[in-house]
Order: sequence, then C-alpha cells, then structure tokens
Amino acid sequence: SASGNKQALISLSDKKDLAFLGNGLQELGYTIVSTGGTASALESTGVSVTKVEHLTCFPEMLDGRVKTLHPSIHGGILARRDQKHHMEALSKHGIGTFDIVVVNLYPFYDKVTSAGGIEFDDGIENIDIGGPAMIRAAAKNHNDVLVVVDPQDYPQLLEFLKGDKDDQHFRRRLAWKAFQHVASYDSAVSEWLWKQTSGDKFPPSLSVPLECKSILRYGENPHQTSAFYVDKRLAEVNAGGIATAIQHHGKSMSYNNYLDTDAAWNCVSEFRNPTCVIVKHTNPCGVASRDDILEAYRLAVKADPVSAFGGIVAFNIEIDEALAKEIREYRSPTDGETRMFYEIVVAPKYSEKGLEILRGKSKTLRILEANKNEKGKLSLRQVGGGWLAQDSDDLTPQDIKFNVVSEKAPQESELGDAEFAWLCVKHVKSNAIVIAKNNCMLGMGSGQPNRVDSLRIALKKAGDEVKGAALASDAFFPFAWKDAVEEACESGVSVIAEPGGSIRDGDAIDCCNKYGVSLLFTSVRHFRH
Ligand code: 93A
Repeated sequence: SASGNKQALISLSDKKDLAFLGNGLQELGYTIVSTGGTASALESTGVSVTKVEHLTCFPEMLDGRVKTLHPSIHGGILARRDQKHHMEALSKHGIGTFDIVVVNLYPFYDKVTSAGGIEFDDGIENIDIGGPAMIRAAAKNHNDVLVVVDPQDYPQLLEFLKGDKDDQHFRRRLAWKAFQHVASYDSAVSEWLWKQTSGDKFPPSLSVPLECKSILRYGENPHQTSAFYVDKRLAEVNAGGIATAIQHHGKSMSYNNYLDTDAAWNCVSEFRNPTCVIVKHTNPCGVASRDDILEAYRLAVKADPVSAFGGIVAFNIEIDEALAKEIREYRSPTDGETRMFYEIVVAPKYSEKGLEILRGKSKTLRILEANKNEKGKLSLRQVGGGWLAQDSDDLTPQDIKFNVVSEKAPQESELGDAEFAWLCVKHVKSNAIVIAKNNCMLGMGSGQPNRVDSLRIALKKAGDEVKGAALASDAFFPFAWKDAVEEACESGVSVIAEPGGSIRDGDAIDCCNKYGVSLLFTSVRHFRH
C-alpha cells in the first residue's frame, strides 16, 4: 500500500467463512479494504476494515452499480511491482497496492433459476460488473496479486501467506480458477438473456460452464486419458444427477463407471414404485418393482445373473439395514454359492446402518448417493468437430396413450406389464426389445443392428417365462410375417407394445390377430443410439 502496509481487498456476496478469512488476514498484519455489506459483516466479527469509499473518495453510487470501479482500486490491483513507472504513477496519485483480492459474485444463476422465477429487471440488476472486473484484473496481475474466488481456498491462502516461499504454481492456479469463475458466470448471463429475448431453447452458440471435477485414471480404455467435467450451474443448485452424487465409499469412479451409473440412475429414477435396476455396459439387464424391495433386488439379479455380476445396482428408495445385508450376502442364482459382486451401488439415501453394512461388503465397492435428475435438461453428445443438442427424453408411460389396434384387447394386468416393459425399453440401446411380466423384466435384447436379432436375444433370456408376458419394442417392426412380430407371437407373448407407423402396420395387426395377441401402438418412439 501507499504506507507500505500489506493490503487485502475483500468483496463477497457469499460470505461463507468470512470471519475465518478476515481474522486470519488481520493476524498476519493485512489492512482489509471492503465494500459495504462485506465491511459490515467483517466489523460484526471484530475485524477492522477500511471502506472502499475511503480510498475512492466517492460514495457507492447508482444503487451500488458503481462501488469499486475506480482507479484507486484498479490501479492498486493492476500495477506491476517490477515496473518503476507503474509504481511512480501510483505514488503520484496516492494509490496503495493490493496483495490479495478475494471476490465472489452476485448469485446470478441461483436468482434466475429460483422457484417462482425472477422479473427481467431483477435479473439485470443481478449481473455483477465490478466483481468480475476486480477478479480479472487480479488474475491478470497474479504475479503480484493473489486472487481468491472460492471459500474452499481460504485455508490454503492463509497457509501460503504464513510460509516464506513464493510459489508461481499456486498463484497461477488461483488465476486459472478466477477466469473459470468469471467465464462460467458470463455464460449463465448470456444464456439467460437469450431465453428472455427469443424464448428459444437453442441459442446460436452454447457456453455451458463446465468445471473439471476430477482427472480420471483413464478413459474408456487404459491408453486413453480422461477427465470428468460437471455443469457448474446445475451443481450449484444441486440438480446435477450423477455428476453431483456423493461418494461414500470405494475406489474412485472411472470413465465407464460414470457412463454406467448414469444409465442405471436415469432408469431407476423413472419408476414410481420401489424399484431395483441393474446395469451392465449402459444397458439395464435386470429391472424389478416390488413393495418388498428385497424381493425386487433378487428378481433384478435373477433376470440375468451372469450379466448382473460386476454390474451397477441402482435403487430409487433408501438402502436400509435389511436391504444392505441382502446386497452383501446374496449369492448368485447361477451356482447358489458365489456372493454377487458389484462395481457400484447407487441410491437416493442410505440409513446409517445400511451404509455401514455396505462399506463392509468390499473395500472397492463404490457407494453413491445421487440427486434427483431434473427433467427438461439439454442433452449433448459429441460428434467429430461438433456437438449434437437435444431435449432429454422425458416421456414416461403416464404421458403416452397405448392404443389397442388388435382384435384382442389386453387385460388390465397385461396393460400394466406392457407399460412396465415400455419404461424399460426406453433405457435400452436400440434396437431394443424388452420382455416383462408382473413388474419384472424377464429378458432384453439391445444394440443389435436389426430388430429380429434383438428379439431373439430377449426371447432366449426370458426362456419359458415368456408365456403370457408383454413385449415392448423401442421402434416399429419393418416386417411382420416371417419376421419379428410372428416370432414374438409364436413364442407365446400375450401383448406387444410398439410405436406403430410402419407402412406394414397392417401386416403386424393381421399377424397379432392370427395368434390372438394384443397389439398396442404408442405413437411414441424411444430410440437410444
Ligand atoms: O454492482 S457492481 O457490479 N459494481 C461494483 O462496482 C461492484 N464492486 C463489487 N458489483 C460490485 N461488487 C460486488 O458486490 C462483488 O462482486 C460482491 O459480490 C458484492 C459484495 O457487495 P457487499 O460487500 O456490499 O455485500
């Protein structure tokens, strides 16, 4: 500073851990300069503060729009200490330097996404101008100024200041984080403005603020490097699905683990009754709903015990003591001996005892507690040189009409089976066929380049249980005779649900009438490529 004192500039909307920071800096001999609200908060915890107005000799004006935008502030941040003429300019104007700048911004995203929404003018007032200016200035001049935007970095900042070593690495890491903070903030503002002005969901450019959550050990294969990025804005409002899940136990998550857990969590989250879903390589290989969740779990394993081994087990209800014990102890139905092994268990909640028991299953078992998935999210996928964007597929059987197009109409239980199979088939990679009965998946065929092969795989897995079951197909059958529909009918299913819409729909209807099978057209397709 002008008098040679060490100075810190603090201006915070999120005042978490402010007392810890203020006291720590004061003890280290820093003079603290602050904006109105931050200054009052610091004073109330016994830290003495110089108000920004005292340096600028201007009051906060324009309802706070101009508080820190002044040469006395920005000169003190931006001056290069190794440039004589910079320092001379400061002293000529009586400006002191800042060694530390701690700023976080008006909570724009929280405000514009808050329940009940926000008026346009309020949104505008929540765009922070002075804060980003200070952050960018300090980050640019990080060689001389430490810039902190995250309360989690306060302890490390104080440790750094107590030490006697300067560390370019630490300074640059803080500057990197600062520019991330501002970039993500600006992208939230621009996306909100687009929605306000055009009402259109897809802006002409995308700037999703992605923040690296972790560097992964490797990608899909060990020779590929990999990292996991979270959508910062969704993380802030706790709506991030698998990206914001808490890991209670186990080895760190891998690239494939994230893909598979996402698939399992997306699928199980859609069921209303207590449900267990087991996923292997992004496809559900076992799904069952029961009031008794232990039974649901056992049925989900039994659907395909070979695939379930080493899979991801997902529940849509709390894992309590009894369920945890069952997961720990249950033996593979293939030999009645080997205890089932899983990569990951994911659920919305755990009882204390349940968590303790699962921790005891194995050192490596990853135990995740995930947040509900928000509907209506943008889904993004990469192709060479670009990204494809679409609405997430949020339609469930409750949104769909199952139109009877055959002579035979399904009984109520058959209709229930068809709806259950339909919800499962939505989560299976195309071409997808699911066979289900009594709220339990009996077989599935996925990912084959033709529908007949997927059907044959599903039938083989269902075995004898296929008699009287429901069959769902994620898209229409291009051919009926000597093809998928006839094979399905011959196998003994009692009801088939498919979108309809083929020029050969008539053949499918005739075929079902010949075999006395109910045929339902949903007019909705669930491709998953
Ligand atoms: O309204 S602003 O865009 N204009 C400014 O000059 C300014 N200076 C700091 N917003 C400004 N700030 C922001 O005020 C900071 O980014 C921080 O989030 C907040 C702290 O205000 P207070 O200390 O009064 O609570």
